[in-house]
Amino acid sequence: MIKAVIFDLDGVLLSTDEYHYRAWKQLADREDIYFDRAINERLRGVSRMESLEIILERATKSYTAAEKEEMAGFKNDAYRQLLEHLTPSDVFPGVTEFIAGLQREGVRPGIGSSSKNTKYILEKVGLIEIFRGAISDGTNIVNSKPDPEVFIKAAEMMGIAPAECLVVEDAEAGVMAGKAAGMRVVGVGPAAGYPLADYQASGVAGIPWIALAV
Ligand code: B16
Ligand code: MG
Repeated sequence: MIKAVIFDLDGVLLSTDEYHYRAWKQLADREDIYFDRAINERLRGVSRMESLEIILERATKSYTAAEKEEMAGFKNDAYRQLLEHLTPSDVFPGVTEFIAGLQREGVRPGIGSSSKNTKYILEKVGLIEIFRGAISDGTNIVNSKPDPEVFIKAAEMMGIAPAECLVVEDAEAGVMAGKAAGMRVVGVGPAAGYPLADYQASGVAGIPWIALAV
């Protein structure tokens, strides 16, 4: 039986990917580096510095470590400005009802996100209390997805064995991380087609209950 469901954040509970795109685009334009939405898709679930390295593949000059730090900071400032406008209505339809259903069944909801902005986002959209004590994110990990660390830490916070956890992910790196953690994984959105995922759903509201029952 599944005792905990660990949700990825961006692309699973809400769509901050558009804001990531706009913020990276501001940086790319400033640096005169080609960047488009197809490249942005490769940043799904990938940490901030690794995302920057992907963007810099199109750069025509090389950058020092200090310059890269500045660029990541510039992007994050732009991203945080966009996040200021988030409200509870940005949470995908059916998410809060799905989580309430889990809690009625005694299943614990947790978070496993690469983002260092996770707690700020959860506060803005009114979900921070539901996940309190079970938020594993970019601030408490050394290795990012596809390494399983973020999900292992979430399970540890809840005191639940990995085999009793179900991960919900929209990114290939996240699906790989969930499987490497020894957990079952539901692929949603772009990850719905990944063969490595145990279950597929268009979004959280469509997760089949069978995924929780085995
Ligand atoms: P930050 P997730 C990931 O969140 C995003 O999908 C990815 O695009 C982003 O680069 C990463 O968080 C780091 O975010 O810059 O806020 O620390 O999908 O793992 O919830
Ligand atoms: Mg994601």
